[in-house]
Amino acid sequence: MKERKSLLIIIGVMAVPIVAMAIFIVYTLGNKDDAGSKAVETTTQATTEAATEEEVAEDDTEETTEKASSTNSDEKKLACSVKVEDAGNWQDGDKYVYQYNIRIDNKSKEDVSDWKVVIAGFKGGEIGDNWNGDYKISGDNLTITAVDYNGTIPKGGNIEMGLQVKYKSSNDAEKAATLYVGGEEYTELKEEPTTQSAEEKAESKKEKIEPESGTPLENHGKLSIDGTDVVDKDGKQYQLKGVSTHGLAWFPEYVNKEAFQTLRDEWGANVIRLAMYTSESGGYCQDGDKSKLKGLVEDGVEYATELGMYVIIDWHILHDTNPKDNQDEAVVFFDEMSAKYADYDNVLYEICNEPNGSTTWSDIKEYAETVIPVIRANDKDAIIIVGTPTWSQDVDQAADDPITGQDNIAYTTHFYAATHKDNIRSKVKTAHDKGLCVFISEFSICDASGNGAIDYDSAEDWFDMIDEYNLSYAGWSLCNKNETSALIDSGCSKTSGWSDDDLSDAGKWLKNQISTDD
Ligand code: IDC
Repeated sequence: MKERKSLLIIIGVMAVPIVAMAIFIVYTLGNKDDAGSKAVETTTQATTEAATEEEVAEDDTEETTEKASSTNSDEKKLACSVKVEDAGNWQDGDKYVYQYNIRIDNKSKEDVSDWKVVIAGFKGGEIGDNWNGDYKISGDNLTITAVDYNGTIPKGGNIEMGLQVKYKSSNDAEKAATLYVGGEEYTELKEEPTTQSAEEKAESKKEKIEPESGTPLENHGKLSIDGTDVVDKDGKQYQLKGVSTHGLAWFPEYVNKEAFQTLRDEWGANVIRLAMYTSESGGYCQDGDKSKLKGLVEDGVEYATELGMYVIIDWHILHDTNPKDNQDEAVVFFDEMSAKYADYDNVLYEICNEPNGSTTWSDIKEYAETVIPVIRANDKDAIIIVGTPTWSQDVDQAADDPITGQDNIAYTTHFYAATHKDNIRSKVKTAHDKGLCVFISEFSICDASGNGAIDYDSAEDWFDMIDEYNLSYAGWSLCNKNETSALIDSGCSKTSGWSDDDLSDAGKWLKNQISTDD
């Protein structure tokens, strides 16, 4: 007791500022296992505009604090993360009791031992019930070490631990965790992206496939951008309308030719967007299987091409709020893709789905000005779609300072009709009036979480604008996840040939919308 008091005094004197700690809120992974959950996934910064946007989690109990920056010097491909979940609090007499769940994931290719987790933000806390770890609070820090049975975390494995902490008053300090391995602060080692040689590129180049006759591609050929419009090979206004996949890593089964054919023939879709998440678990720059993901993109492009449909290769950034975070990987990826599809007339490149957090338009522009020339070196005129700040809502900012010296650039607006209304439409109007080609590469008619109620009236307002401005669009998302935006009913396991009864309400609406738009 005495000892704790003196520690507190020392801490008081030190007055260590623990504010200004950036936390990353990483949500439950959007895989089939969480199909029933209502996880909303986004990233924000505690000290800046946290919780200012509608996209912020409705259920934000699952806070994840990750710390990873510089690299280890050895060649091990370590990739571990530690998450702290605030599992609720209650009062017990005159004490405030908080429960935390802590999880370490060993996503690396080797076992990890001699681990330790230090989490700041526990000043004045007294440890109560706890499990699966050895806990000590000293000053502001909670230190967790292994118990006899979990000193080694096998590769691909994880440890789930937890504890209750009692305080004299409420404690809402941010919990910032650091993982140590072998006494060293753990830092994630990123694999250097490897570039393809000219020979490899030439080898992987796909021969142009002739589309089936009478298909959108046969009729309209290579698209380009003329002012605010997407136009076809004859320079006539053209509108892409179709569907986005969900994350390719999570719902790969919808990448099949019959599915795309159903969308083309029964819905009237002419475009498929292939969404490849970059930072989420299973994501391309996280722990995803790169060759499998590229294989899915490749399959998707082939099926769309054979069917004479257009196809968007989407670098689906989300939790990696700033596209510059994974710019090196993006450069390598788009170099490879654009070399492969240099002769294709139907491939569009979407280079950053939704920048967010503190990412500015000038960050995005710098990124775009790096990635676009890489694509152009292989494919001089494909349409390139560029994301905009605030989850691709601030197309007005891009209009104030557009990318120059490049043709065939479109800028993204994403909307979720129950959340985004006139405020975002007015940005589209501003950008359109300034001559920008706005592209709605993702939208749904529910709220920004991808779930919640459908707002048909707002959807109608959006489509009035889409029709008036001839905007191209792709609806989120082709899967049967139990969330409103999923286009297939969650009880339907068919991966193509859906009847109307197999569709969700959003699916029925989108099918009707696409098939009645001309
Ligand atoms: C959501 C999915 C959800 C998944 C989550 C992963 O609907 O199943 O668990 O991503 O983070 C976006 C993003 C898009 C989101 C979607 C709905 O581009 O990836 O998908 N959304 O939240 N921007 C606004 C909404």
